[in-house]
Amino acid sequence: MKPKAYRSELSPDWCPGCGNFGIVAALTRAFAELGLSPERAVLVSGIGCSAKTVHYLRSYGLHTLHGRGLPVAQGIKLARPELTVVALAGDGDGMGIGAGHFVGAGRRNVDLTYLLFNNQVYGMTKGQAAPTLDFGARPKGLARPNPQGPVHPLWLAFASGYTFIARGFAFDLAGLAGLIAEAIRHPGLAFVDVLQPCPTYNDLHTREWFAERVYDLGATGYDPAAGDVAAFAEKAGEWGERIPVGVFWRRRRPTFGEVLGAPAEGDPLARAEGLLAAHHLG
Ligand SMILES: Cc1ncc(C[n+]2csc(CCOP(=O)(O)OP(=O)(O)O)c2C)c(N)n1
Ligand SMILES: [Mg+2]
Repeated sequence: MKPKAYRSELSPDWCPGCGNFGIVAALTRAFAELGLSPERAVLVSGIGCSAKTVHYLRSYGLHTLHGRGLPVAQGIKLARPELTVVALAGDGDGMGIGAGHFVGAGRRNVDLTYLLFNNQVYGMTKGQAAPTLDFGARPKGLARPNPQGPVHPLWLAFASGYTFIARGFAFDLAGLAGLIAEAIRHPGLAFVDVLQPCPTYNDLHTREWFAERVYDLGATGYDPAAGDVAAFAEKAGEWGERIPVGVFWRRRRPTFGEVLGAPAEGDPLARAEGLLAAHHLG
């Protein structure tokens, strides 16, 4: 299937220039590269501009509650391990209200992919500071400079136990599609922090601002599978004049499904138990 064939018949209502367009293009390209059938893929989102993505692909999709995509995504994967599950969230959705779920999911290592749509603002609710916005930054929706410091998604993913940690840029189509495909192939919980412009509310971190700074970590000889914690921390923390994108961390440990044992096929009780387990462990 060609990437365009994964698109639904709905037209996105995002602002012109939104990074979400790049992410959808990369996602469909990754699905095509993997030869995924739409009926074997499930996208799960919370609430935000980013969350609408699930409507624009022909796969199954669940548009859930603010910050609650991950528990639902984990339940689906545990109940139906044969499906490819991709959870996605805005930076407010994932790092603010959903931060507890983000941490809890890392401990479990359910085999799914989690994409963070990181535009540093609450796009849908008119540009308030998201948890990833730098201290003192003042994009145009703010009445004064950001009085809070940022949470660091890559470091938080590492501290929580994510077994695949990457960062991409929404308009580096080939690079991001490759990262998403790698994340989906990874057996375990894979996190991709996707840097994206919000052309309506973030006038600081524009498409050009990112394009001038991002560089390919893989081309520097960095090895994400080396297990070098100090090198990971340093590279993941690089931000400003130069911003690395690529895979930062990769390791293998048993997935939650492997630890629990797969539910018997077709057994409704086992499926329900999978859903309940993820719900209560949130
Ligand atoms: C429980 C709850 N609290 C608050 C809101 C209001 N709300 C809707 S979207 C949003 C933030 C969206 O920002 P982000 O997650 O960064 O997504 P973006 O729109 O930038 O893609 C908020 C606070 C809500 N819908 N539900
Ligand atoms: Mg946002």
